[in-house]
Amino acid sequence: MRPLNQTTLSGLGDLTAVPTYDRDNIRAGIAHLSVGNFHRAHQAVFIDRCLALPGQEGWGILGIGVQETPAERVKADGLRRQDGLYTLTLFPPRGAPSTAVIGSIVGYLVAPDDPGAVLDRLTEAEIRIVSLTITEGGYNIDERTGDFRLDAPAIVHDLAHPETPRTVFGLITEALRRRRRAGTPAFTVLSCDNLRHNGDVLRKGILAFAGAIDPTLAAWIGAEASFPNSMVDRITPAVTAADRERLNAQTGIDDAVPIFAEDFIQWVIEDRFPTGRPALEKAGVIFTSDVAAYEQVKLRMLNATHSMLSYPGLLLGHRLVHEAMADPRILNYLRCFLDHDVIPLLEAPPGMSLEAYRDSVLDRFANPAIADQLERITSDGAAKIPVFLGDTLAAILKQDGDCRRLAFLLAAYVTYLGGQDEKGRPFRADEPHLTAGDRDLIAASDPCQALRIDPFKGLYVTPVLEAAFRLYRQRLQEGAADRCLRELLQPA
Ligand code: CS2
Repeated sequence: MRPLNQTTLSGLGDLTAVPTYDRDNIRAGIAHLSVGNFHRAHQAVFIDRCLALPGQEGWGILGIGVQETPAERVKADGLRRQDGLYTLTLFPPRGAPSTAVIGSIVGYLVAPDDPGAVLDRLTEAEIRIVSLTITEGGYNIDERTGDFRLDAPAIVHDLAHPETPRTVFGLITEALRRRRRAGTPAFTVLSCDNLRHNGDVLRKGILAFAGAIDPTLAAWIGAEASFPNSMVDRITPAVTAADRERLNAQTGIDDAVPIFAEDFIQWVIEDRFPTGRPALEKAGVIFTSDVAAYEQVKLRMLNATHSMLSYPGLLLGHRLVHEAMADPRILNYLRCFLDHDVIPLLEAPPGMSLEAYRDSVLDRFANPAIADQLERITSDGAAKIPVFLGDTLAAILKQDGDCRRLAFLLAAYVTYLGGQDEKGRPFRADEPHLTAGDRDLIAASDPCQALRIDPFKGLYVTPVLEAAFRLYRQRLQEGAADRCLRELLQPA
């Protein structure tokens, strides 16, 4: 197998696609905080496409590791040894995979090793965008109040030690404070997490954090820094040691940190970049003033369908997404859900066909190469279900529509909490947000008490929904998921 780094790159062209641009000319204009597999399979790919266009040399990525975990260490060492290069293998739902070496990450720093060096780079005028993928939990929002948690231990640390921050809030705020003092324009702060109104949520957090240090700094950031909202989409699985061996054997390249993903990719961003941005519109990114419309489609079709398939899928004995999709009972019920419950109530963004989007979602989930775990999708359902299904449920109930499939899904969720499928085999029901009080409601003799758990308090619940929920909960307790799914295909 051939090694991967800047000097071997030109010799790898017979094995795989490699960057066509001269990497020696590329300078970092974007600093990305927390370089996970998703960033490397998504944003770094769009930037790689941009760098192949003329005049884009200033938009390379400086990767910044934020966590102090063994996995971060392995990734940082691997990327540094390989001069930021890595292979990405894409698996379409059918047909042969394709690999490319991605070249857009042109530097890598690990913040816990040397926060001062990271702050120095973030203060340089050449860095005009700071982007981040820190996962939903990383936004440090109190679920109950929606406020930024100033009392979280890592935040308390960063407020007391601005020179050695541990969180992205500390890093971004201190860098902006220094830029303000130096008369350097604020960078644009771009959230790339799968979170509704991600830019607005991030802005709120940064302003709360900065306000706790110096209200005039918060006011300056509020006036000068832009926080565009964005919607991101590409299913990117975790890479196990066995995956790494398999991928390297396929490519013939000895990559310490290979990744793989589905071939679908989407990025929709608000065009608010006062200090400039790469020509992402030429690389396939959609710019719009209405990211929320795309978010709604993704949440109510892709994420909702994931939920609709995974709870019944686990109960029926499946463990992987594509296996559940290969079960005709599930596939037919998902089509019925999308066609009757979702699409008629949803408005498509201009130029988008919801029918085509439906077909692509079903195709993507059936992709055997992705081998996504149902347990990953079901985890934290208490938090996900209201976000993915809440609007659809309310819309159906308000027009006296057929709420059976949603009632069934809620019943499947509560049954899943038992941690066992209909064949008696256990699975992992990971629900970090359920309190002891919630567990009591779930165990109550009246099954409908389960609809009153705290994370569901925003759900629209009516007596009609409760009656259907009660019926399906009882059926599922009797192990009749199969019968329910068949009934749900018939008109109400
Ligand atoms: C999934 C998402 O966690 C979930 O419930 O629906 O993680 C999904 O895989 C991503 O949003 C795809 O971009």
